[in-house]
Amino acid sequence: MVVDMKNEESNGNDNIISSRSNTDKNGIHIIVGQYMGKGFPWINQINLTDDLLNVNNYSPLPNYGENGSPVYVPKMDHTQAKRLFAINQFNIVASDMISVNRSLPDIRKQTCRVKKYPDNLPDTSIIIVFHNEAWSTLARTVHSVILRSPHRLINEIILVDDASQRKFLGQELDEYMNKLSKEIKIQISILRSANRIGLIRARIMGANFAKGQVLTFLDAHCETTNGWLEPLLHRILIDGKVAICPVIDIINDQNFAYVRSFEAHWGAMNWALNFRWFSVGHAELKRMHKKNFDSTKSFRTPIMAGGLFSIRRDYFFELGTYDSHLQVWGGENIEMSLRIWQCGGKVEIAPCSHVGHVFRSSSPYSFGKKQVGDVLYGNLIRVAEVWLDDWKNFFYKVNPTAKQILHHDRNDILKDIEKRIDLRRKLNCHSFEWFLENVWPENFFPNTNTTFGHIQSLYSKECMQRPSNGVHPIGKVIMAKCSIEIYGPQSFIIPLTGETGYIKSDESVCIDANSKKTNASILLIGCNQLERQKWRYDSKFKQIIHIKSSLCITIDRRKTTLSLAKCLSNNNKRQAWKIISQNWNND
Ligand code: UD2
Ligand code: MN
Repeated sequence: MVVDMKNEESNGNDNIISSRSNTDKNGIHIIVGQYMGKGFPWINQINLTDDLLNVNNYSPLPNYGENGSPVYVPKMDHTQAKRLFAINQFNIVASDMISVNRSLPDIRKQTCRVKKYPDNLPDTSIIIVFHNEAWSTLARTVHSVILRSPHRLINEIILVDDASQRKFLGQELDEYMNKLSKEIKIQISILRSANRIGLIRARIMGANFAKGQVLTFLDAHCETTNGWLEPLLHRILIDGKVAICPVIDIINDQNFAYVRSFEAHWGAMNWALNFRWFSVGHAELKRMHKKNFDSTKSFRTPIMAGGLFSIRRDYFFELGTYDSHLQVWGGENIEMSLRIWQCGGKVEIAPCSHVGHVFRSSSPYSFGKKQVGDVLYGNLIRVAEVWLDDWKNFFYKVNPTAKQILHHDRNDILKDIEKRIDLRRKLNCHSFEWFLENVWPENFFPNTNTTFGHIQSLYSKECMQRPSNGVHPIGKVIMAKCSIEIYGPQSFIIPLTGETGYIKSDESVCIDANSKKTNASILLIGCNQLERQKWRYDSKFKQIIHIKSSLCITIDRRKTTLSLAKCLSNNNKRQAWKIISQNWNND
């Protein structure tokens, strides 16, 4: 069935411009607490002709990519593969060599494989939104669902075309899906938006049309694995107020190998409200292990990645679907996660459900008339305004660009924001503080029980700063000229004077020292709740004392290097630090 829908707004202007997504292509990080992501959006213009863009070269070769194995493009096709990469920001030549019906390994752990589910699981509509998706990845998403889900649980499959311009996504797709639908006896609908509405409104469009008891959203370049659906629907059967995500595995963007990712990761966000993966928090691990631990049970996640999840249809609507003023891409996952948590629901990950996704290091499509950064910040500003309470001021202070963007485009960005604020009131939701304390106690946001500010050396007059080697703010703490204004890289969450605790910064990094070494360096590494990351600021000599070793942070004579040294009781300036506390929560 094909439905055509007209939509009110258009973003027009759809050249192929590449912009970055905040999701790292490697997906999941190995280092505890380390984040993924590559800084902020970039733009790079590419030139591709219509005949390259509109041709569907899907021509699978026997055995290629089977069982999730990588595909190596023959040498003679390398140039073409390189050239076409920018169309989708993945290797389309490799994808086109793999059958849309390829097999995948069963990567579930044993306890998941033998798990039995009740007969009365709710059924689901599968909703896949896309804009200019490649044929082979889109078709493989649909086929993987058909191949590896019990058909009685699939009410229908809904494809929402967000104004794609590719020829093969038109009539050819209609015909293909019609035929497939008849063969498998599952309704497949293609809803088409005449104008570019962005992924958020495209999903709302799909949800409005859906009839299943549950809505299951997938990106258009996914592959589901054995038994992926039952754990999601089972969790929803037990608790109707849960949005449940699969573990997102990695489909390599170069060779389409299926790579299992770590199950023990959850989602959260940094100070700029960008999504990040971190190790599951200690409090949640403790909760899970408290009563008879069941490794098949879902665990909580503060924020969901956004693209892949199931939710009861009635609950989705009761909660106010999505903020329909969010544009193109981004922020909707943060908005929805905060809304669900703060308004009495839960967001979880089912470790027995694995779905692969092609993580890309940049987005292949245009963000419309506005700059990418403006679109993203515009979306995040709405999230902050509705859900962050006092922390919205913190958001503006550590992201001055957001404040500028709001200043220039206030009316547009904050359009109808009262409606979302009203919704929050009607749903009688908890505060953001409640979210931080109860859902994400390991967070690294400022609060009233800690000091937020810069740390200045009384010897050099410079301030501690996060290293900026690449995108990961880990390494030795560096010293730099103190910023007068709040400046993210120099900002730390510090225990109150006299109290013991962690000195945290953005991206979940903590000040750390390995006191087993002599003259141990002062480092910033992923917060890990180990003793070596515990400190106390002592007011007498203004020393920062390492709890484990009773040594003090000391700056060298050349005023560049920090290390641990014996605490001196003579007011030694090289061990003296001033905590310049800053107001983070006022206007
Ligand atoms: C992640 C999510 C994605 C979404 C996004 C934030 C995963 C695996 N992916 O980024 O679902 O939550 O964060 O917004 O969690 N699309 C449209 N219209 C548009 C733009 C995109 O229909 O204007 C489609 C696109 O074809 C794709 C889906 O939306 O099927 C998600 O876009 P993406 O793959 O570029 O997002 P991703 O995975 O980088
Ligand atoms: Mn995606």
